[in-house]
Amino acid sequence: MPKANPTMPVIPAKPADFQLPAPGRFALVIIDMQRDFLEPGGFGESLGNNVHRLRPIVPVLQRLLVAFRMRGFPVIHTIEGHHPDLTDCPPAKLRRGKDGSRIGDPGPMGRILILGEPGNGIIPELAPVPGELVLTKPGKGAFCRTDLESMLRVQAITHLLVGGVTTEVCVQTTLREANDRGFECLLIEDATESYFPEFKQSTMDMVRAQGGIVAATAHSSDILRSIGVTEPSAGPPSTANPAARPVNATAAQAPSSLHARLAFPLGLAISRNLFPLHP
Ligand code: TIU
Repeated sequence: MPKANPTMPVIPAKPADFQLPAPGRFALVIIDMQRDFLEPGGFGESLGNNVHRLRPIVPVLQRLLVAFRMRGFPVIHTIEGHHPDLTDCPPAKLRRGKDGSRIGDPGPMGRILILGEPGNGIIPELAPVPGELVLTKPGKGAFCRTDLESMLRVQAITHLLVGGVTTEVCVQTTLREANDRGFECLLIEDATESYFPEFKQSTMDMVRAQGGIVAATAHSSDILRSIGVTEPSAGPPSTANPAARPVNATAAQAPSSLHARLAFPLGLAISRNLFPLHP
């Protein structure tokens, strides 16, 4: 059982409540909210999926992002993509998709699932801001062939609050990788989505079964309330702990001066896969 921390919020979660550690020790991890998965003409559609199914989680992630930025809590974005020469894309992955719209083929948003192409970027609504980490990854899991683990260890981040797409592919793989490395994970129920509703539900059930064998799950409104951020329809937040000073999550985005002040420590973020955004 994780140790209780009376000065930090406990998030109502399943199968058991989720104790947040001290500020700076937990991060919001947003998996692969890229045009390649959410817009027509990208990798998601080339695999035969209805990409519009993923859209409803965008406002939820926006609210979480605003809240984490206002509080100065770390945020990590991931991008699934490959180098233009495809040397990091194994044949088993390259074969996925339809003839003429496989990884590296030209599409309406540039080459499919290739780093730096317009379609490979994060959707504008969730664009990272300076000081947030953007991790590129060649696989489904965010720990596979990346520096994520060492970066988290050096920053002493122990708890990950995870959302993004797709629930049963990159999100679940990342949760399992994180769990095996000893990180406490919370899957944000309404901030993750799948092309297959039944797979999303199964993932929720699987990860939190057996006492939360992989992760706990919680609704975003409970997370926001726990960290003292009001929602338009929410009642007054608790102020019983220092992290719960109310802020309003409806603000479009924190001003850039605030972003600069909240900048996540960047010194260790420079590697092949992990780089800070610059203004
Ligand atoms: N196909 C599918 O559901 N997902 C992926 O290929 N990547 C991610 O989940 N990001």
